[in-house]
Amino acid sequence: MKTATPTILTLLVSAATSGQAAPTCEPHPLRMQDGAPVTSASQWFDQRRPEVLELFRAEVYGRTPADKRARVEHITSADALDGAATRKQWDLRYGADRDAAVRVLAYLPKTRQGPAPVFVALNFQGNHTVSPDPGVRVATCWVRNNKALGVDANRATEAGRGGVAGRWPVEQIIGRGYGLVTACYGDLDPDFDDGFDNGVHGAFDGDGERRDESWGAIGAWAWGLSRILDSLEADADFDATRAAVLGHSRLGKTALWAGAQDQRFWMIISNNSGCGGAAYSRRKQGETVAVINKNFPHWFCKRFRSYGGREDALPVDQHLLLALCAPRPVYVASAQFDSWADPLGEFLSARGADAVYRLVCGDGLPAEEMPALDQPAHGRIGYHVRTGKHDLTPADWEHYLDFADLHRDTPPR
Ligand code: GTR
Repeated sequence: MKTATPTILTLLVSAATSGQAAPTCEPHPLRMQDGAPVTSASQWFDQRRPEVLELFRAEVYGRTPADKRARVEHITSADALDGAATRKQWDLRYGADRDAAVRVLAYLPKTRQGPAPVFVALNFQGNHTVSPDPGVRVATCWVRNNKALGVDANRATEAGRGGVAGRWPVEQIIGRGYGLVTACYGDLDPDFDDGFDNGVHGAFDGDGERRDESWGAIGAWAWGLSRILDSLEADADFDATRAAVLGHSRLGKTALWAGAQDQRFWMIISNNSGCGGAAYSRRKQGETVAVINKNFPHWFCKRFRSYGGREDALPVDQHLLLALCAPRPVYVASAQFDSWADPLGEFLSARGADAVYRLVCGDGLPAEEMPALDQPAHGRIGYHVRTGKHDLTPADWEHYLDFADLHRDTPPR
């Protein structure tokens, strides 16, 4: 286990964690809403956990419709990356529309003993941007306009191939014995406020009125991660009991919500996820609940908007989202200059989940104070703050791979 060295940020953290005016992690993770204390693992799993999960559904992310599945089609498999990897691609069709599908890309280490453990992560710009590999299909879904990647009118082109490969160090991942499974989030729900007509919402929500608890885009993206996991369970090349869900930024929020709801995920990794992800909302630093709902009204459920400026009234906060992952390994990563995502607030949530982890598995976050830059703290909860800006880098991946190795033999779920 790695422990962290105290830093200059220590003062800041102590102020935030001990001073009277500074927030402690409320609501108390081990107290039921009616005030009753939670004193055993079984009480956490049978009573408090369901209560917290329900509150996140009703107040923050909205409710995911039950029993909606996707069908696997068009599986292809080939050697790639100079023979170092097997590349698999398949479609996950959902709803009635023939065009509605998630196009999945996977790289597996070519030499492997048995099914490969994997990282499952959505990407922003299309699978073809993840690697220069010419065999990857160019995305056909909505993607954000981006000159450098040759995207105009939200349509991807060949020009984007490998354009975001810096975020996806495939050789590094397969070199450590893991696979990478990815799909573009636009295949699930285009990321703009369209009145919930397109993507998974268009396929499943019908014409009914949107209620306060209807799911938003984060819910739809998280649903897709679970459907990808279904398809891994059906393919013997993958060890679906060792599937780590990972996401950056808004997709880091998504990875946490996917891991909280779907306990099949082995490990949950949030990279620079900020407000509505790992950051503790009651701190009101960087992006706040009011600001995120104004700028991205389609991400959360309608009721979450009512907490803008009234964070103290929230019956949950983001440390409880991390606690929903227990006892599975959960990782929160921040970046030095990512003040919009509030690195200290992300650390405080990881600390705030510690009590639940200690109760249910006797292990938690081995850092009382915010670790020094690039000095990860790895227990059943992991945390690091990386030098640099808001991004997903090979340095982040190196820590995730170490964390995955550390927990390789931690019993799944
Ligand atoms: C920002 C947003 C953040 C974060 C980020 C991203 O504009 O305010 O919550 O999600 O985008 O996803 O890149």
